[in-house]
Amino acid sequence: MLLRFLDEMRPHLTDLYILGDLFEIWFEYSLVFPKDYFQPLAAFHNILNDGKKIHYVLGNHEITIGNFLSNFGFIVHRGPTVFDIDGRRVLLAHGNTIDKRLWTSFWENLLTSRLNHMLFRLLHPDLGISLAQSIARFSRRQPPSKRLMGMLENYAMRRLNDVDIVILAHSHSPVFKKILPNKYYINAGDWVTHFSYVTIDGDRISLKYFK
Ligand SMILES: [Mn+2]
Repeated sequence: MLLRFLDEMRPHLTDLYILGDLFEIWFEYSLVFPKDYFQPLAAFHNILNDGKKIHYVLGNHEITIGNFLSNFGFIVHRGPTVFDIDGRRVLLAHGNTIDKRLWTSFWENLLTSRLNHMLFRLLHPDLGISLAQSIARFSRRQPPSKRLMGMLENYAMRRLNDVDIVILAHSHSPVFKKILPNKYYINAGDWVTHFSYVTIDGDRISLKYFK
């Protein structure tokens, strides 16, 4: 569906923003990457070849980042970033740094530890990738968390003092809230069950669902 979506959007878009957790897991080896990632990367390559920009705001499934993604042509942002989009100040973030639940903080610490990265790198990629993917699959089967949605919304409300639009992800739950005539909190949802995305086209700001 993502391939079909990118293909259909390609003639219409100017800049594309990815809000993290694009791949089930991104662990950068020095020489290899998973076969499954080839087709989506090829679709993004076509968009880059059209001369369009793709911004990639990292999430918590991007475990280690080398130079592959930026050499590929993505503009990589390591944390929440404010963009000027059609004259509006738009804050884009994945949302994992706002997630203060105990369980996710535990995983966050485990997955950002340099020692663990070193040990993980010793595994054969076939083994390492399938291990990482089964953990990721487990985490995405968790039901949507109201508590997380609350944390994300509170953060957005605070940030709306200095920006016009806050767009987050991470909770897998699409949200579209017009707070004031020119202030929005949006959660882009996910591409696991909702296939949702956000468009900003001049004055039209929308949360849409790909069928
Ligand atoms: Mn996430």
